Amino acid sequence: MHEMPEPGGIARRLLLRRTLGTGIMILIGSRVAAAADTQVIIDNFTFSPTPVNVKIGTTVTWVNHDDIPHSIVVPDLKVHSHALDTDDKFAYTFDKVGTYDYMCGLHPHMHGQVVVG
Ligand SMILES: [Cu+2]
Repeated sequence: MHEMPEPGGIARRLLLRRTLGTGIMILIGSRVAAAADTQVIIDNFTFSPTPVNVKIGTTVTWVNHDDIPHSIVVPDLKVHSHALDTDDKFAYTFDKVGTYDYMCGLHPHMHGQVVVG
């Protein structure tokens, strides 16, 4: 099931909560949890975990735990991060279904994949 985040969604959820009571609140809670953001660690020239399977609208955050810089390049999305120093982060929100291969712009042999469904 794919749902786009939309303006007014929060207001509508509040209205639903008021109208339908606690049962729907539990349902909303699980939806929010399912769309939780995802973190990918860069360590020892490796992206981990990879691939990551995420729901549409998920923000993936890469964190560099290496002592040397890395960057994130997603060719299909024309995404190029800046060079990440140690403990720097880069976040991108995936809003289209697809399988996205990415690499490090500084070390092209470093590969990862994000699957958005
Ligand atoms: Cu790198």
